[in-house]
Amino acid sequence: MENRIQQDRLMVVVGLGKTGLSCVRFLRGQGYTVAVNDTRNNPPGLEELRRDYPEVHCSLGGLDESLLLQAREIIASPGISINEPAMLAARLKAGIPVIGDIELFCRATDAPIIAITGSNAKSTVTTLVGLMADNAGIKAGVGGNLGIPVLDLLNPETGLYVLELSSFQLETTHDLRAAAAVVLNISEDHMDRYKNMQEYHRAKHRIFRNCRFYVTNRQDDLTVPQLPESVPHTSFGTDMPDHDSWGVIREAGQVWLAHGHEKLLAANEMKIFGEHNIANALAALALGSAVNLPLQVMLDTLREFPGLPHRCRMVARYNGVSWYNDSKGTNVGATLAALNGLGPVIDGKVILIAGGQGKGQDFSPLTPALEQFGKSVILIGEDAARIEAVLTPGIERLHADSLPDAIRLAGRLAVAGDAVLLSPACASFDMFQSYEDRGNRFEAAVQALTEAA
Ligand code: UMA
Ligand code: ADP
Repeated sequence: MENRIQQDRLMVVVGLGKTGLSCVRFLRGQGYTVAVNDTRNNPPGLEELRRDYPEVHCSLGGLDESLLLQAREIIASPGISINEPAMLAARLKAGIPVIGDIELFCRATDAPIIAITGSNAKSTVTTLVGLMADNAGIKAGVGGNLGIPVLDLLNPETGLYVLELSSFQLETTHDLRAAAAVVLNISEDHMDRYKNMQEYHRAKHRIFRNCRFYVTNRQDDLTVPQLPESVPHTSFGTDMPDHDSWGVIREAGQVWLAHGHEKLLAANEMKIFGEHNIANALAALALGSAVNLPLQVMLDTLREFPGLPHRCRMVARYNGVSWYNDSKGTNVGATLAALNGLGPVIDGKVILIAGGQGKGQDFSPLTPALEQFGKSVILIGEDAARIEAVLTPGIERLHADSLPDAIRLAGRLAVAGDAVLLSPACASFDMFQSYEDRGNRFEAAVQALTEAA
């Protein structure tokens, strides 16, 4: 090992998933000596690594402290905690810098970056801003936590990067220098990785490091950074905007998206619905205008955007009952948004299918919305009992062993005007491969049910 590694150039990539592989590709392209470490015995990127980079040393089946201690820098994937004992030893005792793919990316480009984080709405807002830029004729690189690792986006012709960043990615990002940065909202998530909300909040706020412009959510104080007033900024919210912020004007029963006193677009001209999506649209406008995207193009994009799959999308309507797939509702904040978004626009009540891996969350914020808009809750998965424990006696609760059983049960309970909503408030990994898998199975089973009837 010692013979093969030029220690002064050794970069140790921890994690061999999508991110790890993109880091190896990038670093080898730059001529660095690279070694890889993963706690898994057979990580997803192994075959590709062995095929394309046979020279890269690979240590599997646990964190390899002796390898980490040889690194000039450690590049940690988001899926591995930087607080694992071996990482702590390298980071704190030996003083080896731990960075992530986002930090490498920032070193490699001077193009403006719009950086987007939050507990919910990241993908929706990132996609929207990316589409706005595209429609304005700007070649935009859109990715990050959304799916394409940032280093795979690097292209000298790209005029703007629009990045969705998770708290895990931000933990290892030290100098983002975003042209515009936002924390869209903060509610409990990933409490299995963080000691408490403060630690999660601190990770999210790293997005503002050396930013040139920032956007805050007026209705969520936790999104406001501690930066000098001199850093240019604006805000969004579904309340009345002041002179140069983004908000909502309600007039004669109409809801308008507005900038200052100027009404821009009626909310019902958009295909996405619910108060939370109005907030998302306003956040996208605020970010787009920070990099001078033309307003009319941004508004046209909002009119056309159909929303992303698995985010509170109607997937079937049968006998007056609507079925909604919100499988990406993997935390309480998202499920609350779905209940509060759907509740007021349907004639009947919501039958909620929820449950899975709860990630240590407090489920009690769900109860007021369920009392107001819910008919029944059908519980599935590992943490079903934890959700049941917070439901007040007035809310009917039922248990199902599988998603198809939950769907059959919901089909029997629903009457015309009701909506059946899959919004689990939980991760999917106890029963499914991913939230997409869960959502696809939901759609297939709903389709089968409606065809059989
Ligand atoms: N893992 C190990 N040992 C290791 C490294 C990872 O067991 O040594 C496990 C982790 O527990 C994790 C899984 O492997 O569950 C994947 O981790 P990874 O770092 O290899 O993941 P990548 O394939 O590189 O994907 C990551 C993001 N995944 C995570 O943050 C867990 C993807 O976000 C992101 O799209 C991708 O980089 C490109 O940027 C996914 C995600 O679930 C969608 N993100 C979380 C979320 O949105 O809530 C934060
Ligand atoms: P993220 O990438 O942050 O997970 P998504 O856009 O994929 O965000 O949406 C995730 C979930 O959050 C979906 O269930 C979606 O309906 C819900 N959601 C979207 N916007 C908001 C919002 N502003 N507040 C709360 N939940 C939201």
